[in-house]
Amino acid sequence: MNYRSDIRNIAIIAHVDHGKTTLVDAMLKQSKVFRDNQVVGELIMDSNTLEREKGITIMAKNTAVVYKGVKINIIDTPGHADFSGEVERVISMADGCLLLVDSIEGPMPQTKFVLHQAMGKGLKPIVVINKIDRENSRIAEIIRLTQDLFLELATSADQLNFPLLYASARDGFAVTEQGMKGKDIFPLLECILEKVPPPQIESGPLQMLVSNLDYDSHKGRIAIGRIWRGKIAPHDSVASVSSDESVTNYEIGEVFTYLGLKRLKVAEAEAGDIVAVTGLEKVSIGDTIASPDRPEALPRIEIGEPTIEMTFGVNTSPFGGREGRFCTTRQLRERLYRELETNLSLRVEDTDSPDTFLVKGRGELHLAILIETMRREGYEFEVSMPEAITKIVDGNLVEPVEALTIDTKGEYVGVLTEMLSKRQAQLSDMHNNGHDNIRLEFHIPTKGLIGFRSAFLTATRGEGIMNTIFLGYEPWRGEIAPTRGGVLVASEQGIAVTYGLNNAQERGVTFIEPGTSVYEGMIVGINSRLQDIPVNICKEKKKTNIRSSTSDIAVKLTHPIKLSLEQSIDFINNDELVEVTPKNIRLRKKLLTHAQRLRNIASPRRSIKAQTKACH
Ligand SMILES: Nc1nc2c(ncn2[C@@H]2O[C@H](COP(=O)(O)OP(=O)(O)OP(=O)(O)O)[C@@H](O)[C@H]2O)c(=O)[nH]1
Ligand SMILES: [Mg+2]
Repeated sequence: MNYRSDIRNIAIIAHVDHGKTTLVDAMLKQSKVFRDNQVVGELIMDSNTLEREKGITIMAKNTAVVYKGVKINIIDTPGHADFSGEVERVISMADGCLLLVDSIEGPMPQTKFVLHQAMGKGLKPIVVINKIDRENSRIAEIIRLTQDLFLELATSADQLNFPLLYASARDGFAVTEQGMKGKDIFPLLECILEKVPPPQIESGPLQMLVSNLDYDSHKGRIAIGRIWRGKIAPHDSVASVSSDESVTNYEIGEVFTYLGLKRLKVAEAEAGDIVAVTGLEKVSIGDTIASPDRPEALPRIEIGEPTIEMTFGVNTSPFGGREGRFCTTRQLRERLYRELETNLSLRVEDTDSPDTFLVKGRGELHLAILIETMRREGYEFEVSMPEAITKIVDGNLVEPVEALTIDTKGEYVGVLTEMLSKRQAQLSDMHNNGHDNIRLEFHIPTKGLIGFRSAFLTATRGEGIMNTIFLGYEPWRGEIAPTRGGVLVASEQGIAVTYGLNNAQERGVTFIEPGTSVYEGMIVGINSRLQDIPVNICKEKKKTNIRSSTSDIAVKLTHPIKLSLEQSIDFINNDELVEVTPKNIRLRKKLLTHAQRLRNIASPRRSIKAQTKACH
């Protein structure tokens, strides 16, 4: 077995927000991959619009820096549990990983998940305690907790002996000893060169595992992955081995390697490197690109199962087809199936209704990002309430269960515990981190988490952080009683007016402004009772000839609560839908008229599929 001493391949892994992308910024900037006068900004790798807006990484991405003549291929990964599939997809490209741990938060559930992934692939970990610039950092304690985590997950004794560095990614430095004054990120790059094993290369004909796909309007499909054996060059004849072991022959177009944000065209690339190649029209993630003489497949990428599902359907509201560019079943179906090419933890199934598809993902945010992306591309459609995916195992009904971690102030503990017990959560741990910061840990069925995020933010007045992670399947614990009140439903089509909305506000809190077009069955607010209340918000004040001294005083409306897409998905019940168009997000009852709803009082036990049928 040979080594390539001129390359290191590392993945950067951590819990959400622990500073991965910021650390990549520091490595890129200080290794001078940019021109001196180039304006590059921050969170450079979060290049996708939604990533920039939300300040989180959604997709794993490749970059590279050169340090002391060695190219370090870097894979930045997302830390949010809903995008765990991205970590699973790319982790096998690396030989080592930087495990970042926030100096205050310490190891979190997702820290454990990603470290488990990395250990499973035999990656050499380097621990970086990040954000050491923060006041109240608890470095000694965090190191102890990280050691405990390694003790729990290590499969061999040498994994316990991990290199440890201290960093402030934001301030662009890393040091090897606590308390040392840092000036740059080079101690970290030094440690990578020293501790991460250089890629081992097997001799023999080409084998490359496709871990990502990209698309260029001129070059077509671009396959990205690591070469495990042999070489690849433009115009090479290659064979691609797909999941059903069928083999397709191609001629390679161009070959690129990474440097900074650029892809460099090269005349040849060899085993150990991460490359992007063109010319393979139908290749999929997980396929092996091999020599036609020996088309041997590498092990395929394993991706965890989705835990929640919701329907995506053609927009059946009275406003359907008005605002989107792509509104038909064919367009919706084609778009959803296309998403499967790169979004590996997503599943799409046809349903009994030709206009509706069942889409399964790893969490509400995973599906919400897809919905938002499609809406911005011009798609118009409707989605149902997310539901946990149950299964039958050995004849028993089982459901997904998650670990929920909450960090909040002491004053909210009572109300949160009460809310969560109604959602079948069980408190598994609670400790005070000092300064009145309480950490609560619960075991909760996924179904109990649906609709919880908004309630949590309201209950803690935004002073809380919640994180969840999938634990496994457990026996079904029974239905949860409804946790939300009834809604205010528009009783006729028209334009909402101040007078009508003012009347509605006597019944509850409204979601829309005067001037909004509404239709019968559209949800326009929430009330405190359990039942839905029809309201005529288009009703103008009766004109009279007599001027009264008080009646003409302008009515002052309370500001409506505007629900974002994620809040809307979190809000709806199973007899409701979210209508999504490039211009608007509307909530509606599945059955639009009051009479229909009275006839068909939806039972929470009915599956999404049964209800979809009832709606059509
Ligand atoms: N004080 C301080 N803040 C930091 C440091 N590193 C990152 N941050 C801040 O932490 C926040 C999250 O940073 P990111 O780099 O986006 O974190 P991430 O791990 O890439 O997050 P995801 O990719 O979404 O999981 C940003 O507001 C950063 O400015 C640090 O060393 N010190
Ligand atoms: Mg990031």
